Amino acid sequence: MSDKPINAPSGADPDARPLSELGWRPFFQQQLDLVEFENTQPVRVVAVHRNALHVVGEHLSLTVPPIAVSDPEEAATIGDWLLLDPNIPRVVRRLDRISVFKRKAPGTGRAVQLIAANVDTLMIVSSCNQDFNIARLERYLALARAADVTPVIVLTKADQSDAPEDYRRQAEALMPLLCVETLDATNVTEVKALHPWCGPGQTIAFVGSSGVGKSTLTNSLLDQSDIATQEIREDDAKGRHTTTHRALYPLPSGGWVLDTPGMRELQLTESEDGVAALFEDIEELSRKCRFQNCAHETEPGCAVQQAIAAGDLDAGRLHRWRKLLAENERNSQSIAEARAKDRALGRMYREVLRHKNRRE
Ligand SMILES: Nc1nc2c(ncn2[C@@H]2O[C@H](COP(=O)(O)OP(=O)(O)OP(=O)(O)O)[C@@H](O)[C@H]2O)c(=O)[nH]1
Ligand SMILES: [Mg+2]
Ligand SMILES: [Zn+2]
Repeated sequence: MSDKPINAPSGADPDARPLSELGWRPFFQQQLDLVEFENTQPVRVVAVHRNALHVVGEHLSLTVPPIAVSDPEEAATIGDWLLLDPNIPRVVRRLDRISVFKRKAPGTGRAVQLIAANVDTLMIVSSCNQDFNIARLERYLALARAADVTPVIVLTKADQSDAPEDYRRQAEALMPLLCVETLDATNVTEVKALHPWCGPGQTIAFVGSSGVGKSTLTNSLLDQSDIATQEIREDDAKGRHTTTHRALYPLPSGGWVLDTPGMRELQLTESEDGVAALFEDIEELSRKCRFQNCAHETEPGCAVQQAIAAGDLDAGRLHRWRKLLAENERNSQSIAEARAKDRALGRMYREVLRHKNRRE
């Protein structure tokens, strides 16, 4: 046990890595024009601090000021690729992302919070104990589908459970072809089961509640114990999270692993496609309902209710689908409103400035 804060990755030297091992792809390369090609260097964000970004490139690892943006969704987040003018050094611009995870910022605010960009595999971590919760797993799966990222479910603490296989079966039933690994996160050999997703240039991210073993998994993949994990939750420390910052670590296998703090609240936003993809069976059934706007309650000719009556669809699943859809719509709407308001405010400021400049 250690309560040491997380720092930049120790172990392997990130500076020595070729671009391809940093996750550089043709998708990013194609975004550079000739001038940028000759005068800038691509770097990847491995940690985001309050007023600085830690970036790593082919022969460099340094801290730079963040890019100034008015829309928080445009800000650089962990995993982003940036073009750096190495002479100043200054970030010239952020490159378009292959994927990005976001959620509604916790609390009553209406902002979006970026979680990570350019992740290849989302490792959804839960434990073979009372943390295991179907609705929560579905929420993460919808998030992964919405971001077009491959989800894998990692069920930890298999060593402390009498029936890890039961948990595995329940998780596997959530989506066709879903990969589920049950393991002891403290066991380096067992954690090798995750290696297929950790090859050179591949980025995986661990997400899940506090205490499920995300940092333990990260340490096992790194074959070290540098990242703080916490054994006992004292009564007064209830809800305190061991990991407080997101950080990207280079793996000996050539990939990257993102350890994240446990999320108390994961509210979906703008993830309608993800929810639809995850609940494809229900979406498919609803197309067979007699009425196009069927609410699947007491309407005659409702294919969804018929499937429930026939035992082909679990009523709980229908309930969870409704809940996620409603939540996503509510959040997407309030965020759209907030954005419109921001735009209107922006227009007003520009107008005032123009007016002022004209008078000067
Ligand atoms: N026996 C056993 N213990 C585990 C396993 N996974 C995690 N633990 C223990 O559970 C505790 C919490 O693990 P962490 O890795 O700190 O959890 P975390 O998900 O990073 O938590 P936050 O950083 O708070 O989000 C630690 O004491 C780990 O040693 C496992 O598979 N088996
Ligand atoms: Mg942690
Ligand atoms: Zn219906």
